Amino acid sequence: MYDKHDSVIVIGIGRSGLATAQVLRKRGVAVVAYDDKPQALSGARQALKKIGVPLIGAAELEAAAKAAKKAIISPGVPQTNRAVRVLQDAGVVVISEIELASELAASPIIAVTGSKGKSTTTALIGHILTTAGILNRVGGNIGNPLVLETVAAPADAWVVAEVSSFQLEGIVTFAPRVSVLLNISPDHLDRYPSMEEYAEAKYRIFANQTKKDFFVGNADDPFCAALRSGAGRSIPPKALWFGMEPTDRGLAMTLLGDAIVLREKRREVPIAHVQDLRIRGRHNVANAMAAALASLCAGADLEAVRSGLLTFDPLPHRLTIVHRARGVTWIDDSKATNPASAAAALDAVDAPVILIAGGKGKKTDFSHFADVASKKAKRVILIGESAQEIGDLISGPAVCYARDLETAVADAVAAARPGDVVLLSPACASFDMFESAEQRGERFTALARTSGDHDMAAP
Ligand code: UMA
Ligand code: ADP
Repeated sequence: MYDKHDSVIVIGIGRSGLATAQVLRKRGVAVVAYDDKPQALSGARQALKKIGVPLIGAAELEAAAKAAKKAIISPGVPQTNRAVRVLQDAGVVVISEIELASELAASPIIAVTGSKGKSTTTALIGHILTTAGILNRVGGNIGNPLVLETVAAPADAWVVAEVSSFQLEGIVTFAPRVSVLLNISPDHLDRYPSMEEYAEAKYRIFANQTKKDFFVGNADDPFCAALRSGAGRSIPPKALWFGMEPTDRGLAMTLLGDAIVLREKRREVPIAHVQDLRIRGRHNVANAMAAALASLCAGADLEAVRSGLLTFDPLPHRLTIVHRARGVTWIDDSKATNPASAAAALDAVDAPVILIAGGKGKKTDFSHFADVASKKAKRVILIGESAQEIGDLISGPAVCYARDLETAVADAVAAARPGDVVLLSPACASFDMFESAEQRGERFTALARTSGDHDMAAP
C-alpha cells in the first residue's frame, strides 16, 4: 500500500497537501501536485521540486488520472471543485488527508470534531494522556497535518486528531477508536447548503466505528443529542454522554454544583471544581468533560485526568488574557470564528465588556450572538465585511464602525474605564483583513500592549 508501484495526485498545496506529498514520496510513491492558484505557491514550489513532485495544470489532469488510482484533497478544497470532478469522472478515488493518515496509522486514534472547542479539547486530551504517562501525538485541523503524526507514531502510542467537517467529507474507512462530538452550531454555511448537510459531514466521524469503539457526545447540544434516540444513524454502543443537567441519569459525566463528576455504576466521583480550571467559561467545562471521558477511554487513570484538567492553560487566541493596564483587561479570542463561539465568550466574561467583532461572515445568522452582545456589551466596535450586518442587529450598547483593527483598538482605548474588559471575539473568519485568525489575534495583542499602555485616559 502506497509504495513505488503507486501513483497519486495531491490537490491543494498548502500545509496538508505538502505534508501528503512528502509522506508519499518518502514511501516511493510517484506523486503529482495540482493547485488552483499555482502562482500563489512560493515556498511550496521549491519544496515540491526538492522531493521530485511536478506541479501540473488543469489541462494535464486527465492525463494524470490515467496513471493515478487515487487523489488526496486538502481540506480547503470542496468536493465540488472542478479538478476534483474531472478526476472523479475519470475514475480516480478522491480521499482526504485524514483518510490517508488513518490508512498509514499503526496506533489507535482519538478523533475530536465539533463546530467549536475542537482545538482546546484535542490539546487537553493530549495533555491528560501525557500526564498519565501514555505516549501520544496530537495533530490534524489543529495545525500540524495528521498524516505526519500517524506515520511517526509508534503502535503503542495514541494519536489525538482534531478533525474538521471538511476533512471528514473525504473519508472512506477512517474509524477512530474514540470519537468525540462536541457541538454543532452554524458555521461554514458558505460551503454547505444547509445545517443538515453540515451536520451530516460531522456525523461521519463515527460512521465506520464498530462495537469495540467509543463515542463521546454532548447531551446538551441538539444536533448531538438527536443521536441518543438514533436519528437514523448508529453510534457505537459504548457511548458516553456528558452534559450540565445532573438529573439526566444517562450522563457519564456532569456538573454537580460547581464540581465536575464522573458517574461510575452508582458512585459519583468528583473530578475537579470548575473554578480551579485555567480555561474559563461554561463552554470550556463542556470541553473539559469531553476530554476527561475520551482520556479515560484511552486508559488514563483518574488521578491523571484530575491533574491534567487542573494544569491545562488556554491555547493562544482562545479567551486568552494578553494584557492588563490601568485596570483594563485585554482578551484575545480571535479564534471565535462563528457566532456561537463569540456568544460563549461574552457569556464567560464577568465584567463590563467592550467588544470588537466582525470579519468575513460564513452565511451564518448573527441574531443570537447580537442578542447576547446587546445584553452583555457596553460598547460594540465592528470591523470587516460583516460589520453592518451585525451592527443592524445590535440594540442597547453603543455601536461604532472602525475601518481596521488599529482604529478599533484606538476606539476601545478611548472608551475603556478601569474594571472593563476589551474583548476581541469576532464571530467571523479573518480572511477579509488577515491571513489567518492567528495573525488577527497577534495584531490585536501587539496593539493592546502598545496602545493599551500609552494612550489610556488616566483613571
Ligand atoms: N486550494 C485549491 N482549490 C480550492 C481551495 C484551495 O487549489 O478550491 C488550494 C489553495 O490555493 C492553497 C491550498 O489549497 O494552495 C490550501 O489548502 P487548505 O485550504 O486545505 O489549507 P492547508 O494549509 O492545507 O490547511 C489545512 C486546513 N485548512 C482548512 O481546512 C481550510 C487547516 O485548518 C489545518 O490546520 C491544516 O490543513 C493542517 O491539517 C485551518 C482551518 O481554517 C486552521 N480549518 C477550518 C476551521 O477550523 O474552521 C476547518
Ligand atoms: P475550534 O478548534 O473548534 O475552532 P477552539 O478550541 O480553537 O475551537 O476554540 C475556538 C473558540 O471557540 C474559542 O475562542 C472559544 O471562545 C470558543 N469555544 C471553545 N469551545 C467552545 C464550545 N464548546 N462551545 C462554544 N464555543 C467554544
